[in-house]
Amino acid sequence: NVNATGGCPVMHGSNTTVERPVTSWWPKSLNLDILHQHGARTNPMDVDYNHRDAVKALDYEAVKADVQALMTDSQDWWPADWGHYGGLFIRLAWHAAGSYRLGDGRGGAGTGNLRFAPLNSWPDNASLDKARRLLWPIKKKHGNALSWADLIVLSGTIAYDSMGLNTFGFGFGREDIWGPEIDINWGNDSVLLAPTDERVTNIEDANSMYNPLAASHMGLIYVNPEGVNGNPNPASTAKYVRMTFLRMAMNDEETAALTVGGHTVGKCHGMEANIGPAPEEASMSEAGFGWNNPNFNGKANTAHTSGLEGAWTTNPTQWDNGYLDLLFGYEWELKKSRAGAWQWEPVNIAEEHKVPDASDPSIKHNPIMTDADMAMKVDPIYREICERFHKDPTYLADTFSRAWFKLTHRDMGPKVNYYGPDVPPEDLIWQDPVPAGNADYDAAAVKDKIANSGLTAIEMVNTAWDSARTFRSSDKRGGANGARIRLSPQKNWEGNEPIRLEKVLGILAPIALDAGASLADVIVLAGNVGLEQAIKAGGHIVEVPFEKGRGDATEEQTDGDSFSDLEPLADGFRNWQKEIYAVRPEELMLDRAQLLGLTAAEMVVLVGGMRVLGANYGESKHGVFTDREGTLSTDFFVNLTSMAYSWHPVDNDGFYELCDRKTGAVKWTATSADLVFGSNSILRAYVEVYAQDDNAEKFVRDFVAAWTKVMIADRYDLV
Ligand code: HEB
Repeated sequence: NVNATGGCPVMHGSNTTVERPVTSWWPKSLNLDILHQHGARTNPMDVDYNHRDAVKALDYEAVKADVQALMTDSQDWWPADWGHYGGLFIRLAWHAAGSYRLGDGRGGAGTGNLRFAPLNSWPDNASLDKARRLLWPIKKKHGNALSWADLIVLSGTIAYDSMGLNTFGFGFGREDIWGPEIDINWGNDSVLLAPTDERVTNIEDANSMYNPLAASHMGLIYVNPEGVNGNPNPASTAKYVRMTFLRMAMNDEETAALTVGGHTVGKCHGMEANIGPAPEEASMSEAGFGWNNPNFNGKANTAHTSGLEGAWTTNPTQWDNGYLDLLFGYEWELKKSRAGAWQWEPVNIAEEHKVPDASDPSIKHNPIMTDADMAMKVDPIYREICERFHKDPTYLADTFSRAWFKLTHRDMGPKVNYYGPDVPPEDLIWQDPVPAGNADYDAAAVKDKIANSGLTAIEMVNTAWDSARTFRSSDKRGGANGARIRLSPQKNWEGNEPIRLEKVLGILAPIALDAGASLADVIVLAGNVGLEQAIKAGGHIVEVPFEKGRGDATEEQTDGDSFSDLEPLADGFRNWQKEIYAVRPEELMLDRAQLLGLTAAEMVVLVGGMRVLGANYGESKHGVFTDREGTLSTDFFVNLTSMAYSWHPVDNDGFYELCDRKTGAVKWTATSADLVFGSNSILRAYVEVYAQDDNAEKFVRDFVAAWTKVMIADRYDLV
């Protein structure tokens, strides 16, 4: 009898749905899962699959021809407006790219994340499920080498080409993920589309939005098209447009160009209808689609997306100057769309400026503007730029196509990551260009010089770490390559301990010059020298791997503004935070580890090792659980797990004392970024591995491997 206890033989829910994960009873515990997303176990490709190699073999021209042909190949199940899918694919690419935020480099078009929650079900992404499904036959045909991420961006770019814009270029090479990203904080709002007040401290001040958020509502890519909190007022909307675009590294000129150029084609879609739920909660028979529209009658003009209704220009399938002609040529008044959404419509429009219906060209409609479009006319700065665009369409086209390229390639990292025939030769400042470095020098001789330079091991280790720790796997920026740590603004960042930094660089720079090596290489090499000394002190002989060939970027190659976002405000690896933040130091450490691309075990081995090396900021002694500081040993782990000590909070600021249980004497001090390794059950499990008697040698090996991983994280030129 399978049902001997009388209960239902089948367990209900929880473990197979996300309703209540097993750990949800303790919502404050650290979520280490963010370090373990997108691993080998989620990726269906063969273990030896190399996406770069696959991309190189892709038949680029065939892919482009297929996408081009699709533009006008209208399908009955989702017919194209005016017989051209361009507007839809541009919006698809823009919404894929537009989730990028400069603050932490997360979001963006680089991963194909639009296929998964939450993005696939955000209200702002309505109908993009249809756009992706239209692309599926092309994805199916070209297979692994053509990632969804590439195809999505390509479709928008080719849409512009096919509508008459000379686009700036395109790079293939984005690699898909296979499930939702869980590291991205999209906001703590109570519900989707909650009032903007939930994410700002002052609704009048757009800049008061919590960082790194870059959208005015949970579930939107940027701003509310009807106005701030749905109240039309272009001047207020302008402030939110400016802030949200700035947070993705777009200046006023780029922002205006993108808005004008974006809405030069395509239309808004609205109908009174009882729209069904988003894809993640739609019924199974929807086949992965969401937003079922019961009023959709198979004609394009009955499709529903945003609820606004209408096109911006008279010829919405052509790249032309129609948007600014109409915006400046007419007065605009507030109206409600058929679906009840606020939009602006022209007063007394001439018949020839009206827009043909998307399905029936014999019917003509008013063009429309969203509140964000009106911001281009009402805000004095945007207006001035747009007037120049209006007079000079070539200037608009050039500014737009460059901004579009930046928008859609912003998170791909250095240019070596781009593939295909249309990669623009020009170096662009936002690509953080680094000149090719010399690899033709004697590294062993350089190491000898460094070793005899009088620098201490920890000066070298800390400098190498600080130069590399800016790397973020999110948008593939930062890292040791380029030696930007010697330039402004980095050399003055508090976390880089400018006085020590200047001293160390002053000694390493002549050594680099002498050898013909880049300073970037020599900084990393010096880290290795320091590390090898600490390893030797522990009785092990291990050579730390080194890859030559980094280059030194110049001041001109460095976009100072967009580099300030790379400044570490906390670094758990060096037990430091700039200020006391609302977020606990251990959470900030986890965030940094995720950006560095580390696993939990790698984070543990690095922190434990760096503590006993004495790598703390300002030589603080918190967490230095050893009597032989400077030796790479397992002492941090051994003492953290030892019952010889009891732990006591000193005050409520996250500081602790570790006391000898017998004498009560204070043996060590610690921060929460130390003790979390002994208190959190998962971290403790990893700590035990390195505290064990049998793993002292493994610890050294693993430390060196994790260290090396960080040092070469940005070396896309190596693979
Ligand atoms: Fe946009 C559409 C809003 C920006 C592109 N837009 C649209 C819509 C809306 C909006 C509401 C409608 C949707 C439907 O379908 O219904 N946008 C908006 C806003 C903003 C924007 C608010 C901020 C300012 N856009 C933009 C940009 C771009 C765009 C930047 C690019 C570049 N859009 C677009 C397009 C479209 C739209 C193309 C059309 C789609 C179709 O046609 O389908």
